[in-house]
Amino acid sequence: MRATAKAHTNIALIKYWGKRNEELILPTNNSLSVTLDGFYTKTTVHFKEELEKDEFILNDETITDTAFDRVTNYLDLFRNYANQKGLFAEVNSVNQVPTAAGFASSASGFAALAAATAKALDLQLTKEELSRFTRKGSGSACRSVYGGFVEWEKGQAGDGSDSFAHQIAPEDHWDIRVAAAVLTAEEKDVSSRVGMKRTVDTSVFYDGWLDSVPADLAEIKVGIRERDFEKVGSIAEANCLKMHATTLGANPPFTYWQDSTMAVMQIVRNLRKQGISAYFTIDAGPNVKVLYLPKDKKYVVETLRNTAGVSDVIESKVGEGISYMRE
Ligand code: 2P0
Repeated sequence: MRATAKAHTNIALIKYWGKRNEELILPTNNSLSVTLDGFYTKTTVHFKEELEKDEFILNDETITDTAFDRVTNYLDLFRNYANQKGLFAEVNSVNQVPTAAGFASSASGFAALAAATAKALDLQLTKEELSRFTRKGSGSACRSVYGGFVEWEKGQAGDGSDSFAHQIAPEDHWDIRVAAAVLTAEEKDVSSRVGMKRTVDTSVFYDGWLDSVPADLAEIKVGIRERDFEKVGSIAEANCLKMHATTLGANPPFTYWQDSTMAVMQIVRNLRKQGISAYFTIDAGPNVKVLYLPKDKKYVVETLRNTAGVSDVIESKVGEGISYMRE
């Protein structure tokens, strides 16, 4: 009744931005990500007969706010599936991800929680089933079940049975790097969940975004297969800019960018002018992730570290999928 799992976060090269079903977390478009080895969550789930409710400890702190509600509601899905209503768990998570600053801690968080819970209940889920469960915790988390390069199929079915992620290339397919330029670790104003919904409901640019995704996806998959860094980087960067453009067309309009976000974007463009192949992507927060090749590591990382407004640079390689720790 006890298991520990580790999951890495991921960075979307083709973004998930909008839901067609909020309760089941079904997206409006396919997305594609790279799992990152630099950020992870390790979670132990221990079901105990004597508990009268769940307990959630995150980074050694007992959590009782809405984050606790989200965890306990999520565990209900597994309790229902396993016919174990009334069985509660102690959940202990360690998060190696700056929370709520656009680093998608919910991706590694829900992937590790789903995996540890399923194992603690001995559910024997396939990866596809685990990805479906994980999706219901947080959309982007369903991609963190796998290492390497991962696509999340939006699916068509109303019940979400065909909406899950699958690996398109393993972690050893291609050694690309991602440097996260940390600009702030403060909580953001508009959560990704709220921002996504506002954009779907009100943005005059939303249809344009949706129309553009299938071609980006088809092209980037060719680029990944052929290890064509310029192709993959330029599509990812353009896709990110289109996603962020939808927020400006929302009502009320908003942006996740700060001055320093735009400064780092310009630094990356300048790197390209100097002949260094580097591209940026940005999630629902101010921080910028920079894609580059191992040969350019020293120069790219040093340049980012010397950029005003950048407080830290965290490097990642392509990471692996869910793993389980021996108890
Ligand atoms: C992504 N993001 O593809 C996109 C790009 C942010 C920008 O997935 O509501 O925490 O839990 O499904 O997964 C962040 O949103 O949202 C996200 P929910 P999630 O990575």
